[in-house]
Amino acid sequence: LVKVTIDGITVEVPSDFTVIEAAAKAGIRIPQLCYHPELEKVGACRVCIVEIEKARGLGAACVYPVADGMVVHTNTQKVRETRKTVIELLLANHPQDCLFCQKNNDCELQRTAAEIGVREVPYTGEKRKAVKDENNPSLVRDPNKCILCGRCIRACHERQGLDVYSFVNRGFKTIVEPAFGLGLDEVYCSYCGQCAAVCPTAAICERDDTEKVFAAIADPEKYTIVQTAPATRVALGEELGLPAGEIVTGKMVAALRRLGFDKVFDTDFSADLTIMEEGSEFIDRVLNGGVLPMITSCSPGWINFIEMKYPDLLPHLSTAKSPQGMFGALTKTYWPETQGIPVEKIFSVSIMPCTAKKSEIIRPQLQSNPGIPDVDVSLTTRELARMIKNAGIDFKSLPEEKYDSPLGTSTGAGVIFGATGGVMEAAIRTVYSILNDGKEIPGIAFKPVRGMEGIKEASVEVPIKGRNVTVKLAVAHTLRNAKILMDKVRAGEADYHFIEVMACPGGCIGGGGQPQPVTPEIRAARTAAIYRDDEANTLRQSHNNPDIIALYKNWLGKPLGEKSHHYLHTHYQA
Ligand code: HC1
Repeated sequence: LVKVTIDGITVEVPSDFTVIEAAAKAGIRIPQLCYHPELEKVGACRVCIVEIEKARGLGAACVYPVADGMVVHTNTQKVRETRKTVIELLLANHPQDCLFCQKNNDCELQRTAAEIGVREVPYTGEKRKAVKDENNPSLVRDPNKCILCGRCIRACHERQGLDVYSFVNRGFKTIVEPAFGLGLDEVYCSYCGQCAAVCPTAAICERDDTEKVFAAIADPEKYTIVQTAPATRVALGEELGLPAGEIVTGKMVAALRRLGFDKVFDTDFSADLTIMEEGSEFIDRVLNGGVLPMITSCSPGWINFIEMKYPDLLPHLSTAKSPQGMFGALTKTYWPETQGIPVEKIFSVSIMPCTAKKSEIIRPQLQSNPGIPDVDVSLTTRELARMIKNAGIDFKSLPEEKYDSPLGTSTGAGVIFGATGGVMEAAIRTVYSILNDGKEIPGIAFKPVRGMEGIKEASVEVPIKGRNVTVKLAVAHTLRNAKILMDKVRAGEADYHFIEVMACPGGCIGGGGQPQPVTPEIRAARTAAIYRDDEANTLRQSHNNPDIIALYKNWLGKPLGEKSHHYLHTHYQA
């Protein structure tokens, strides 16, 4: 430990801290733009400059290492004036269209400019004129709003190992873009949205599809159905004035009704359905010599990634559609059929913590009726929050309402899909019971697959063909960690039976479409809420969901049966 004095406050911090981290410990927030606590520190933007006694010039606090006895001043006249100049220069090359910008009131540049007290931009001159990249279903890149902080480059590299972006050109012509100026649809982009999740401005945002949904709701010819993903309920509140980790399921349902949806259903229901299909598929592969390890297939960023980077491993993927996909199929088959509604009238919307879900819904192989998408629009949690604000709904004062029935009933196994390890845990709860003549796994919870470790390994004893077999499991979150596991599988060095992969850090709770910012503390609060929600549920195993049992009895038949095969399973393409 070393002692550092910042603005008169002395703190003891580890010797590998930088000044910005020491200041945080002293309760002093230094303005910052390129700095992100979870990414490599680069000192690019210089907004965090401070005065350090006995040092030459000003230092960027995010990269300046602490030293014993160091004395730092974060708020001198010189520091304030320099910071202001830095922001004024950034704004001089910025569109300044804040009033109409998607990130208005949610932009770190705007906030920092306000905090620092910028009142005018004294510099005029040429501005960057770059073409917007909008040719993909998930993300919109506007390089004109880029402040060259490089967070997207680092997030894509450090979290996902994909390296979609880099700095190109020099000086005023510097820009962040994919190689050769290609669009995101032309490079190895998974559409996970982790770049958007860390972008301080609107340089990278989710495609805003809210107007399409408002229009469908307003159309009397449309019958609108909405499904809400597991991880949305523990994060939506953050955008609407509630703390991270508050479970807002009931208020979210109420808000969706007030927005005008005809039916408000739950993706957790189809997460339970996924477990029935995927769990049965796993048992079938184990008993009948199918391809192992079997790998989960619900995270669309992961599916995009494996199709691009490991096409030879596609036979390992479960053929089960994601819960979004299964739900979409039900909204365009079971629901219109049983309700007597023409399928053309149904407008199916999903609320997802994910930008890649927007790319999933346009996969032609997910259409139950040729030419008709099963899900018409997939919105992120952030877009739903925008719709709620736009409609003038006072979210905090909404009552807690229940989902519509029967596609709104779910178990704790469905909700834990939202956290890394959750799909595996939910599957184990059911696989164990099926192979044990209905005896439930002791304690229900299967905790070895929980937690933020990048790759988790676990095993569970289950009876297979009359003898106890150790089933080996692995769980990875982020594509960088998935890559490590896939290299092992490809090399024949992975003796797992079952692998779960989620593209985003922490699983869907840390999805690219979730409210910003996302810190380790916020991720932890959302994850804790997911497990609280599971424990509060009287039903915690997918196979015990009464509406799933009824759906099989009355319509689907049996898991892996003909109808399931047709509507609930899919294929992949390299
Ligand atoms: Fe997810 Fe899933 S858990 S992929 O993380 O399997 O997005 O929340 O909806 O489909 O259920 C996301 C979350 C989500 C699917 C489910």
